[in-house]
This record gives sequence, C-alpha cells and structure tokens, in this order.
Amino acid sequence: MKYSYGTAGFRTEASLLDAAIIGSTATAALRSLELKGKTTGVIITASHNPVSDNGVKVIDADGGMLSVNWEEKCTNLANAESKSELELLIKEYIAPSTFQASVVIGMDTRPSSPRLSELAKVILDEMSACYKDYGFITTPQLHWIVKLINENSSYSIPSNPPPLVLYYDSLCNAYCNVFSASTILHRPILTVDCANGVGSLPLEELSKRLKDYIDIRLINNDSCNYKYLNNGCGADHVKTTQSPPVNLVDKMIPNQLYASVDGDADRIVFYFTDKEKKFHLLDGDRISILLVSFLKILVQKSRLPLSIGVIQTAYANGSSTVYLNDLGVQIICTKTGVKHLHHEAQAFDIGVYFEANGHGTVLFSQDCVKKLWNPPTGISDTETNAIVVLLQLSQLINQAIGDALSDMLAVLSVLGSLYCDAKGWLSMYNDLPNKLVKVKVADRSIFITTDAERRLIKPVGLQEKIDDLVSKYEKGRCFVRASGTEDAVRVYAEASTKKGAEELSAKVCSLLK
Ligand code: G16
Repeated sequence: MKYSYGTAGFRTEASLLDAAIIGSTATAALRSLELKGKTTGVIITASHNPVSDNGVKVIDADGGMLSVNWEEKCTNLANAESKSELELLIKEYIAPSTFQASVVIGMDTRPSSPRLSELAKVILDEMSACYKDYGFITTPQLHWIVKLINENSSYSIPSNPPPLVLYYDSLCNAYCNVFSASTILHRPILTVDCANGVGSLPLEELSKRLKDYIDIRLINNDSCNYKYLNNGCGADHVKTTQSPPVNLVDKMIPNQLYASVDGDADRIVFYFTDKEKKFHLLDGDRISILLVSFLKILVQKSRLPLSIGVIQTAYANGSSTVYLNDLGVQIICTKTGVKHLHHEAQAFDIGVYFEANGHGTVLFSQDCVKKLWNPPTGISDTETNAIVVLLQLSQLINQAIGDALSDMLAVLSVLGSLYCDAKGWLSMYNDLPNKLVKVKVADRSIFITTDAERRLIKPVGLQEKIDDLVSKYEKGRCFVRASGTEDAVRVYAEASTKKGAEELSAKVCSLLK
C-alpha cells in the first residue's frame, strides 16, 4: 500500500489504514515539537465515505489543515517500510528539542475508529508526547479546540484541556447575540438529517440549548448503528443525487427548510420542496451567496473600509459566479480541498469560502476583528448596530475550518435578519442544470489537471475531446478530476438545459472508458 496525503489526509479501506495512522500521529507530534510544544490534532474520520472506509487527518496548530510542507513528510512517514526506517525519518525531521509534543485526538463513530485511535495513542506514548483523547467528536470541533488551546495560555495538555462545553457556549451565546442585535422575529423550524454520524450528538445538544430560538428536529441521528452511516443520507448523498435522504422521501412539508450534514459534520446543504413537490437544493454556492450578500450590506452600513472576497472551486455553478460578479465582490477560483480555499480567503478582511458540496466558512482577519472591537467614535446607531452584528458573526462562524453546525446557525440568523424564507433564498438566481458523477477507472493517478482543476493536461488529447463535446452545448462546461478521497474520477457537467447537462456528462464519461 502506497499512501499519499490527499484532499483531506489519508482515506482508504479501514483495515489498510494502520501505517497511515502511525505516520499521521508521528507527524502531529513532530509538528508540535517544531512549534515548541504548541498543540496539534489527529482526527480519525472518513467523513462522507462508506462505513467500511476510515481516514486520518492532521490538524495544524492554528486549527487549520496541516501545513503543506509537512504533507510530504507525513506521506513518507506513512510509507516507511519498517520501524527502523520510521525512526530514521523521525530523527531526520526533528532537531533535538527540550519541548514535549502536545496532541489532541478524536474520532467519528465508525466501528474501526476506536482501534485506530488506540493505535494513535500507542505512537504518542512511544514518542513521549502528552495528549488528550476527546473520543467521539466532529472534525470541526477538534479543529476549534486546537485553535482555542494555542490562542489561550490558560489551557494546556494534559493538565488543563478545554472542555467541549466551551464550544457549545461560544456558538449558542453568539447565536443569541446575533438574534437580539438583528431583530429576528420568528423561531425557525429546521429538520436536520444527521447522516447517522457523529454530528448527531452535538446537534442534539444544540437543539436542547437553543430550543427557545430554533425548533431543530433531528432525523437519521442513530450514531450507534453504524450500518446506517451515510447510507442513503447525509450532505454528500443529497448534493450528488439532488434528492431527499432516507426517512424524508415523500415526507417533506412544502416550503419548510431542511438540512443534511455529512458523516463528520463539516459540510451542510439545505433544501425544500415547493407546493408542486419539486425538490430544490440550497447548496454551498447558495450558502456562500446568502452570507456574502448579508455581509456586504453590513459592511456598507458600518462604513468601515473592509474588503470582501469569495472563494469558489470549479464545481461552483456558473450562475452563482455570475451573481457574485454582479454583486461586485472579488471572486477567486481554487483547486478542490478546504486547504486551498482557506488559504485564499485569508487575503481578505472578510473571506467567504464554500465548496458547492457545502464545505466552507467565513474568515474574519485579525485586522478586521480589531476594527470591529474598536469602532470610530461618534458613529450613528445604524453603523454601531452593523458593527455589533459583524462582530457576533465572527464569533458564531468557526474560524478554524468549515463547520456544519456553525454554518447552520449562521444561515438561520441571516435568513431571519433578511426576513427571507427558503423560496426567497432560492429566487436569488437560477442554477444552470448540472450533473456530477463518479467514474471508476483503473488508475485515477493518470488524470493530471491545471487551471484550478478546470482542464486536463494528462491523459494527453483527452481535454481536446472534452472541449469538442462542450462546444456543442449552450452554456456548456465540463471538467474531469481525480478524487482525493475516493478511488474514482469525478465528472462535472453543466449546460443550459437538464437534458444537455446529462447528455454532456454521459458523453464525457464514455470518453473515460
Ligand atoms: C473532503 C475535503 C473537501 C472536498 C471533499 C471531496 O471533504 O475536505 O474539501 O471537497 O473531500 O474531495 P474529493 O473530490 O477530492 O474526493 P470531506 O467532507 O469528505 O472531509
């Protein structure tokens, strides 16, 4: 087995993952030593993948994804063929240090997760690292914890780890503050499909804590029965099939809002049916546009000189990009993978990044937060109120990584503030019909892309054939890229009609065979 650090770390069939766990855990400890004992994280999850898979990802000390220059070292550690080779690499990657490594670990609810987590602890013991095991936890919660520990000197591992309750306090306080500052009138109803994953636990907690503000109803929240995990449910299923999850088929109440999170609760998509029972998806592009529209209004009202940028990937629907252009915000297109989007978003005072699959967040730069905390004197009530809401949103929205739970609350607060319902949200623009499919190929590594994954360089000649097909469809667009989390190639096609998008997709898929 040759591992390679992909879109979200290592991900494969769970029984093949041991060496990847060893390499990733060693990386987390080494990275912590390099940063003089700052805390890093190891999260064991395969998110949207089937239950037989598992995965592991290292969380860097800022709470974000592992620094890119450590990905190669992590891959080498995972691919070490013997204990002595591993030890040699460890010596090569770290200078002698008087610090002790500090690592937090956590896992999703897959049956293979506890054993892999135990294996990670064996490595941490061997490397004399101190650690705290948070057990079942969502990926964004662990990212949030890492960021908190390193930003707040009162916490330390293992003597004073922050309790998870702080995450709920922070989210709920910020939501209630946005609620009060924004004159939100009604108590929204939201039914959430939890993918039968680890997100069920915190969603239960939030529904209890926020019951006076939101009526959160949970379905597919059986996190104990792992055979149901991501099975016909969850954000990935809803986004790719553009249809409701199990237990909602033919049961959706027209014009009521629904949401699905994925297996580790780092993505969310919303949806509803109209009176004619037509299903409408409100995906990551739409979340991004809703949030950026509101943020733009607030920034204008605040009269503060704050730049806003939106980061998308090639999967963003063409209509969403046109809408953003008309809105007058700067748009950047990056490769798939949160690490790429997150990096670009950091260039703005307010950087909004979402993948169409529902993965994303809004970053407020340190400089921006400083301006919000210290507004100019003598400003109007309108300006003050806009600044207060911006500040509360910066606390509500997870600043470490995309988080389905904080995104869910942000969307509800923005809808409430704009007196907007699901129909109004959908009416902001019309999606171009599109189709996303997975194709099994013998070797996905031969598909090499360029231009933010919008064009293929290899296999030679294939892109020209795709271009030729695309030119036959009005508003046609299509790209092919190898997945970084599954053994498959993804084909995305869009055109001015549903028939056109489906035909284009089918024709490009047959080229791959
Ligand atoms: C991970 C990444 C996302 C990416 C998704 C699919 O999500 O964090 O950035 O969009 O995989 O990636 P790919 O198309 O390369 O398989 P998750 O939610 O599965 O962790």
